[in-house]
Amino acid sequence: ISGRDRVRVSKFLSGLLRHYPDRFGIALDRRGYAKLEDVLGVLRKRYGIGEMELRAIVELDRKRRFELVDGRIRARYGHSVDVEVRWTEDKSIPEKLYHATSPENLGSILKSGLLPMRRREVHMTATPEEAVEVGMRHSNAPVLIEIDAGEMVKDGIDVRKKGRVFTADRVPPDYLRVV
Ligand code: HQG
Repeated sequence: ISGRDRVRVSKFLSGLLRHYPDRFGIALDRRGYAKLEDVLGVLRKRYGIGEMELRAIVELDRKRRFELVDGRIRARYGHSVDVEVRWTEDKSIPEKLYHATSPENLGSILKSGLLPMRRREVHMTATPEEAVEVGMRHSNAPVLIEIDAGEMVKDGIDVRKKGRVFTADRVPPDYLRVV
């Protein structure tokens, strides 16, 4: 499967497992897992690909968006559907995390903190570069925010690691610094 097709299918899979499983008759369990064979049914019909191609997509994904275990598959982050997202793959969280956004959002963010908006969680990255890449989806001149994740954890706020991404229910303004 070519790189371009991988990206195309990966985008569809993100939509399917994060936002609209119902539209394709896919059931997610409480923790966001779909049955691999159900998802393969949809992918076979839509893209003519099988398990080998899906495994390649999952394994080559740079952000490790998907988790495939024991005949089940789920998106690690990014959900809007109501699934249990309070799990982490690693409890050691970096001291600083980053988020980048459109300048128009800044006033509201500094006032109310980072909120999940249409998703279940707020998403952060370990490096400024990755954050800016995310921010470019919203603006061609994104503002970079540094998050004091070390303090959040000390204060008992849950920060979670999912693939290359870090998440929280929300980030109060006290932990934010525009850089
Ligand atoms: C903003 C991609 C106003 C927030 C990325 C962001 C990520 C506020 C937007 C993942 C706000 C939501 C998620 C507040 C937050 N007032 N605006 N109080 N709080 N916002 O797309 O983090 O490639 O839901 O700054 O890499 O951009 O799809 O969040 O601009 O990991 O795997 O509200 O999606 O991953 O936008 O992106 P999004 P995001 P994938």
